[in-house]
Amino acid sequence: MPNRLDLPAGFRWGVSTAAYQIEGAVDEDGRGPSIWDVFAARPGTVRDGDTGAVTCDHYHRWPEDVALMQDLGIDTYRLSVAWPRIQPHGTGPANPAGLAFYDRLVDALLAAGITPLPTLFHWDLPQALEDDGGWLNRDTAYRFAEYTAAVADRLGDRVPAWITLNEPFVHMVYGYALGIHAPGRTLMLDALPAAHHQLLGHGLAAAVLRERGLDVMIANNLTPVRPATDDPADAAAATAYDALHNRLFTDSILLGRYPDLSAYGMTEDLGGCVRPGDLALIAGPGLDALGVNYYNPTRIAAPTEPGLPFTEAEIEDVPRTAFGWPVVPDGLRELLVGLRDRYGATLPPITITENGCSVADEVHPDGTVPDPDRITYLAGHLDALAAAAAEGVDVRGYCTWSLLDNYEWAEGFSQRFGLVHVDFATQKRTPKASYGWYRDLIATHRSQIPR
Ligand code: IFM
Repeated sequence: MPNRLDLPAGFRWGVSTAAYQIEGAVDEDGRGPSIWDVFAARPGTVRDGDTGAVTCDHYHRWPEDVALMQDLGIDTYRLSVAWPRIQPHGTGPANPAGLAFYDRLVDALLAAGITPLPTLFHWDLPQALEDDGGWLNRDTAYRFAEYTAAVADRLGDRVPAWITLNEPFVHMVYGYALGIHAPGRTLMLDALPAAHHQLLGHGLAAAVLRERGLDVMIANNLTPVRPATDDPADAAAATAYDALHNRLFTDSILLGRYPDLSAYGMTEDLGGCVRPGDLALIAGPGLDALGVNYYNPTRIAAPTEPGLPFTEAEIEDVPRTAFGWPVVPDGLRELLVGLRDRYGATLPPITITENGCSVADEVHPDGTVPDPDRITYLAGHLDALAAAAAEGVDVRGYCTWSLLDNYEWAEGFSQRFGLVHVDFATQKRTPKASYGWYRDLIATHRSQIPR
């Protein structure tokens, strides 16, 4: 059985974070309000009323965080750029102080031997754009391309590859269909234009990046979908779920078409929001690598009540994270081999842009943070990644979620995903046992496999 030390030569090791989850400083240097500032301030939206106003205070403490990354020995740091720092109201000239923050960070990362891999949109839309309809408004896609140009013009001389969007599926479903995340809309299937307009924004931004000679990626949250039983009704439900969760965001970009969503009563033009030529704009620029965020598989059964064409079933007899998510490392291999089988030569190289788990970590009296469950989780998933590579999937890198414990959206500070423990009262950073484990793994892999 291949294991993590068999990952290919040139494999790039990394960590991921996102702006609203770590930066804080929401009112500083001209940053405008984002949908998360507004949503989190509304009573009852986020556990314990937590907000991202301070979180890890990375906006001020980034030199310490870069030093932690340098000691870890990573190749890649996947961060995100906060659109409201660059364009406080979502349009118009770029805010020099916002650009300067990322400029300093990029220079410090490069000096530490780390390549920045920025995501342009990780859910913190400027509130002013939400006031005009957010991603339900087609115009937001064009605004996104303008913002992309401003950031790429400033940093593109030093940053070779860019991720346009983070998890457009989750943003559509949690933000626009169910209202669990900002902007808190509860539109159910009427949320689909938010998917299409994000994808259109991806395509337009990708063209902007391409014009500047930069590499383009997207970070999709993908899941292998397993029918609950071999009953054909469960299989049909699984096919419908796969179309919505996965294929909507991969068929469009890789094949230039949307999957069949007729099980949802949807026409090919997603109820009228897709205009002629849109799919060519979405797929046209292509991808240099597909970013995959993997956490767990999904088990799907036939619906038990009218409404959606599926129901989610429990995955039984597996360990669970503190969040309650099932731990199924082989699901990563299954997902990647499935993508390769589905898309063949059209599948670009894969980078895992997120993978990790929440654990109820605590600093022990001796100052250590033992997190054996996280080490087991990471080891299992990296072995599964090596198994996918051995089956011929072109895997180029892995960024674990996350460097730091941080603001876990509607769960506030209750879920700790970091390799580094953060005391949110004092901002003290304490590397966990998994940090040392990951550092040693990177060093060992590098020493065994010539770069
Ligand atoms: O914290 C999130 C991240 O912002 C997007 N992907 C999943 C992570 C864990 O829930």
